[in-house]
Amino acid sequence: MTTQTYPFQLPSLPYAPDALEPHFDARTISIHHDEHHRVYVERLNAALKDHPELHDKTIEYLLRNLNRIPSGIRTAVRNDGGGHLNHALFWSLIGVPGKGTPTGALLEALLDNFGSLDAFHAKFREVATGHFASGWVFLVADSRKNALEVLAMPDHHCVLGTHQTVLLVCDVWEHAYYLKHQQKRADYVDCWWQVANWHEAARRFDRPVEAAA
Ligand code: MN3
Repeated sequence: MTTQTYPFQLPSLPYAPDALEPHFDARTISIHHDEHHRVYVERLNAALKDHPELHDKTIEYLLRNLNRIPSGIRTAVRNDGGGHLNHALFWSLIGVPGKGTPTGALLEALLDNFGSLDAFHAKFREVATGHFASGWVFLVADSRKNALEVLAMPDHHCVLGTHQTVLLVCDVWEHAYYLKHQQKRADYVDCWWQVANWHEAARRFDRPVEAAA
């Protein structure tokens, strides 16, 4: 994500839409990726089309510098650009069930910060189910605080601090779960837990990738 510029592209799913069954159903994944995410990318590109001075900027740059974005497209960049960045992270940070459990340095950090894996799970679930309306819930490594944090963001707001590395992310918009779970967000969050990609989380923890953006 850090080198991509206009025109932004919908990333391919790194797995088949049915690969996360039975936890994430293929129909929800397909609609979520092929329709919802695609539309964010298309709207972002449409907003930027007539602003060539922004065509060499990364999505992270655009979102970190909203005050420099022309007012007429600022809302579109925040909403559709944020939707693009968060969804791209989301697809890469879930995977086929069995992506292990945290080990090594990441496991130690989780135990240091939350006490136990169960306590971390409970904290994530509490934040995800308690967040009002649409948004995102992140596990973030903060190099300034030397800590792991669970953060909720409204709408498509992103984690953008250069000292922050997203390790895991859960989309809590209803479009992520309504077909299968209707209003039962807690059931969806429990399914998300089964497909959380700990291999990728550990890779990002060991080598923070967003810091260079
Ligand atoms: Mn979504």
